[in-house]
Amino acid sequence: MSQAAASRVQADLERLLPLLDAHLTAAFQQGEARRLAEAMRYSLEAGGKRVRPVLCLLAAEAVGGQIESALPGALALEYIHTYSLIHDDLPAMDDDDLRRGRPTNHKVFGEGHAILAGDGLLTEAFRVLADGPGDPARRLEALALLAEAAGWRGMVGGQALDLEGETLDHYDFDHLRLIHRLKTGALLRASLEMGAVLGGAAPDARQALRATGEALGLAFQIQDDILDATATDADLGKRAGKDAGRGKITYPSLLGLDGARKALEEATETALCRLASLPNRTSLEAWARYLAQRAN
Ligand code: GRG
Repeated sequence: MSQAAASRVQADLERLLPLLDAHLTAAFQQGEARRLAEAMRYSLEAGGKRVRPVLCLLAAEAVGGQIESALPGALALEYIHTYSLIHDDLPAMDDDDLRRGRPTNHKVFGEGHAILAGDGLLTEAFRVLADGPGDPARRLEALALLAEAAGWRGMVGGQALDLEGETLDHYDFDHLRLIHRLKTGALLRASLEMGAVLGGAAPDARQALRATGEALGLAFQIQDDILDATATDADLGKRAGKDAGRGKITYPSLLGLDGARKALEEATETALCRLASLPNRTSLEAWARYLAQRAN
């Protein structure tokens, strides 16, 4: 990554993370169910990279929109993402002890509260987007995109196929791509498209950002597979080598590490090409390069 791109990512983080952090836990400071609120805050404050909300805000800026109008979408995306990680770590799913460098939610709060913390975050995502601020018609459209991407036609469906895949005899590259597209790609694509919608994008700019999100989602997952095969628990803040340990099919297991890195480069180049028509694309270009090289 060039020095200019690295500086741009750094500058975006410095201006956007404080804004996100100030709003993300605000909804959970009051209310009757104190332990549940604590469980939700525990995972929200555990130091996630905030990739999805940042992409949403940058997409809104890329089409000339205001950060404030995309903020409800950005918060909603991080709530959904955090819920998915809490549920993914449960004994009935991946049964993990470590996430974002800390004990997983169910290890600290118990399984019942971890399930409910996920449920609470999932539903809070739709509340925050329904409540505004910003143009109601745009928020309604963003709500529909989020529901599609997070639900059974998207992330939840991908997770189900992934669970079923553990017992399939025949599991080929097309099936792997389908699972990645639904489980990881759908929410990343929605991050960019929701930012476009909330920022008031014209149809062609919205389409360009949707296509960018599609390619970035694939690149993100390939890098996730590469990191799982090459990084340590300490680097990732979660258990590394999980996929290989379970004999799961991944990009490195199918294509080798070099092949996986080439596929990552191609997906990143595709994302950059899709951005080419947008006038304010410098940040998103820098983020596409950064995500391909991220170390955790
Ligand atoms: C349980 C409904 C349900 C869905 C779970 C997304 C998911 C589906 C499971 C997570 C498993 C996983 C490791 C997926 C690969 C890509 C991914 C989502 C990685 C984690 O996202 P990051 O790197 O995490 O953005 P941080 O912690 O930085 O927010």
